[in-house]
Amino acid sequence: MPQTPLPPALHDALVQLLGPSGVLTNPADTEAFCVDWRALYHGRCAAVLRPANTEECAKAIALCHAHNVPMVPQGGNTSMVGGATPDSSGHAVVISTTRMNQIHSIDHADLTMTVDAGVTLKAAQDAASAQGLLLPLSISSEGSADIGGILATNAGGNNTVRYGNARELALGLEAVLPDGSVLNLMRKLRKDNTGYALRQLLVGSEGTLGIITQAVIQLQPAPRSRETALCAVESPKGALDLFAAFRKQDPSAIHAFEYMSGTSMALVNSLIEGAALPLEAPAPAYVLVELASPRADDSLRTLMEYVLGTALEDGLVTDAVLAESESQRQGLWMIREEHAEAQKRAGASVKNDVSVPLAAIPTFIEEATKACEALIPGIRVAPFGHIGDGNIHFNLVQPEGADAAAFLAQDHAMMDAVAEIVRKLGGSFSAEHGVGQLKTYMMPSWRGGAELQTMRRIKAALDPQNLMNPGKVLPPA
Ligand code: FAD
Ligand code: 2HG
Ligand code: ZN
Repeated sequence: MPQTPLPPALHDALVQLLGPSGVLTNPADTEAFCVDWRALYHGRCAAVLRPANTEECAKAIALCHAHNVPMVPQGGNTSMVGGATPDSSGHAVVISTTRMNQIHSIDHADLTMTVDAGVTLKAAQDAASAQGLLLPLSISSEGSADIGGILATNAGGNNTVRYGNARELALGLEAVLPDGSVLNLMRKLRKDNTGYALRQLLVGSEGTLGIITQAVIQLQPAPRSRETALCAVESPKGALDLFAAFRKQDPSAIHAFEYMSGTSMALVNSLIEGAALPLEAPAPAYVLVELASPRADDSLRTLMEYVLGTALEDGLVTDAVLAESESQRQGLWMIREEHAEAQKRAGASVKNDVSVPLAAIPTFIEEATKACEALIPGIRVAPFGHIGDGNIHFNLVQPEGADAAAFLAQDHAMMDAVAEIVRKLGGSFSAEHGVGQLKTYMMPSWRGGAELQTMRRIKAALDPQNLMNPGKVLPPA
């Protein structure tokens, strides 16, 4: 039996619309949809709805709207901020997009893909790759995160340094609004100045304004040459100087430029099977740099060897390994992609997904490290991330052997200490993962005044009953 049953009339109408397997009410079936990836939030729901297409989704939303039932959109459920987890009341339904999973077309002339929201990012990447094209967004959670989720969160990732965030890739969009009406913005146009950019309003709205059901995503020609290297550097400043050295030679060749602190790398090396450090000795920090080009010549190799050779001579880089095969390349990427998982295995952690201007990164890391070490002796400060975008995951792992709950009870103290330094340096408290329910409390002081007021007005205009993902992004008025 569901913990808080749906009104019987609504339940019957939904089963008739979606079929019995489209309406999950047994707690054993709904449980996994009610807990987030980090297991920080444990919610409850009246049902999980699984529409298979836009029409079913729109009708289901109209029914929930008519019965005043809150709705929580969910894609791959990889949110780092509890964005897709219902609250504990048990009144809401989770609307899962996983059955809306058709890749409709790939257009070689326009370089676009038309795709349903529930297609995983990995499946969409693979479909593009099979046709000699690249979907230029890459995140460690891509096997589960889906197109709807990445657009709803405006995800960034390893290739943002070259191609931008999910927002830049969304040419067209379709969404169902909180009253069940369908907003069809599925145009493939690169130039279109006809009124407000509604699709951009939906991108990054974290499920609070409607459910994204389809999208037109921009593709790129697939790279035909790639060069990937893992480099040891002395400090964040060293990593930034190396970034500048590559950018000076050819900014358009940089496909990824990722930073990993020695502390975070050590967790990966010790907690992830098959992730030994492929360098002579541990270093204070590392960079994973990838160059890519649609040209099939050896110019990238020349560029990589030139920049790294000079950096080694100058002492900027103290050791480096270049991937000599695709499997070696994947091995280097595995070492980068497992940082989130390694930190999860190391115990409780507090995540600060922040951005600051590039030049401020060394000061930020130094000051924030001092502040957190003063707050919690023995804390493991384990930053890593997309340094080429100014985005550092300034993550704090509990002291070894400490009590996880006691550590997490101080999460706001740690987040606020870090945020104060970020604010001073002109940064943002969330560069990638969004606000969700974890960071709503920060909105008034960071986005208050006219900015938050305008967001509230938009929310009230589209969702006057506050039914779509309530409690996310916007703090209580
Ligand atoms: P969910 O977690 O299901 O939902 C996320 C939010 O979007 C929720 O608010 C939900 O209500 C809303 N939502 C979901 N689908 C829809 C829809 N169709 N319409 C409207 N709203 C919707 N993020 C990055 O940006 N970059 C990274 O590099 C990155 N790496 C990660 C690595 C790991 C190991 C993990 C666990 C997470 C990572 N994330 C990263 C965070 C997360 O994967 C992204 O936010 C991702 O975009 C979420 O996609 P999802 O399908 O899992 O969405
Ligand atoms: C990444 O860049 C993700 O790997 C996860 O955004 C970051 O674990 C994190 O904080
Ligand atoms: Zn990230």
